[in-house]
Amino acid sequence: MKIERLELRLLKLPLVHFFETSFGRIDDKHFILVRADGEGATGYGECVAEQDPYYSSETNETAWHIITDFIAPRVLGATFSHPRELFPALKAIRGHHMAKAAVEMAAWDLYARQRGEPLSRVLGGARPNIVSGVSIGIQRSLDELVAKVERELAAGYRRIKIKIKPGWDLTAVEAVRAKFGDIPLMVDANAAYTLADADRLAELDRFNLMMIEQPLDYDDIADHAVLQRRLQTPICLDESIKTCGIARDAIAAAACRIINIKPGRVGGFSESIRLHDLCASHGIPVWHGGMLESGIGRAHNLHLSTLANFRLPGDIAASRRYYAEDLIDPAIDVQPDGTVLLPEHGPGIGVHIVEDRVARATLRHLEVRPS
Ligand code: OSB
Ligand code: MG
Repeated sequence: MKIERLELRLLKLPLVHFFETSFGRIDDKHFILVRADGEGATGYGECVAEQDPYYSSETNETAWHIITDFIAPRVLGATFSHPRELFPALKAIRGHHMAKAAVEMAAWDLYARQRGEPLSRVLGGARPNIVSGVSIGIQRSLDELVAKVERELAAGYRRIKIKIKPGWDLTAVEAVRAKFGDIPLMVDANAAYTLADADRLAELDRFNLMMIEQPLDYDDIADHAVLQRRLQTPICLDESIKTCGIARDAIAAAACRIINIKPGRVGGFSESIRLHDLCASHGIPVWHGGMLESGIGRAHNLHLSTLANFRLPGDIAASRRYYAEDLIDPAIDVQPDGTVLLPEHGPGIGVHIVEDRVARATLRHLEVRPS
């Protein structure tokens, strides 16, 4: 396969409701959409970098810079026999996994479309649908939180995750358990605590949570290992797992019992598959994380989630939870049983992209061809 042209767009989509985590609140989602053309076909990739370097060190501006100045010259006009060759071809560029993943995932979509196959099959997945959970941000009040949980359970979602931070943790979990009993429930701290909070985090044990996601620092393994020894609740790592090597070290240190996979965090699909396989070989279940993607990135996530070791519900909910009007039509929806079907509108990611919605959401646009 050959990528003859790359197109970058910086888009802005309004969120139906603000999304708040321990690191901040956003009202709109700003992200880069990558389009790759080659040999008569087109592939798309959605970059999961955000406006601010709060979830990870990358931002939309760093990703734009790295893609245009460093990634594009290495992939444009080059011939690859398989998209798994892209990540190694970008080895000279250290880090910047979200920038790399956006281009690499567009290459996978392009490759699948050239072969006329669904992306899931090319990735090695088999399931026709995936089990979906929701991620509920920090709310203005416990009443609002409980109302949201009620609505999502009624929609069929099979696991509830609530965001926590110091001051919005035990009371929030307690309110949800008091109202809904023993539903599949977990929390995500997005690195808001330190080991000094271990006693407080251990109090969560009495709520029988499925897991606590990323309680400690975004770069930490060692303290998580200490904390995991103190807790009955399994720790799931998100932010900390930036490479397969780090995952290997985290598993060896028993710093977590579950891992969340986001392709953008590890540099794309080929590294995600390696991480998935590494976890499987150690008996560590994985689930697919989300970054408030539009329907385009959400479709990529659905396809990857069909791999066998995605054994827990993923953060891949219906488009309408985030966007009144998604970039794809039909939008992604949840079934009453809490599953989401793989989109099947053609090969690759299998969605129909509404070009004029993309054009209306575009803040900046750039076309790159081989020099
Ligand atoms: O930690 O999983 C996270 C959104 C932005 C940044 C980090 C995270 C999240 C989510 C949203 O939890 C999950 C989703 O896309 O539904
Ligand atoms: Mg998380």
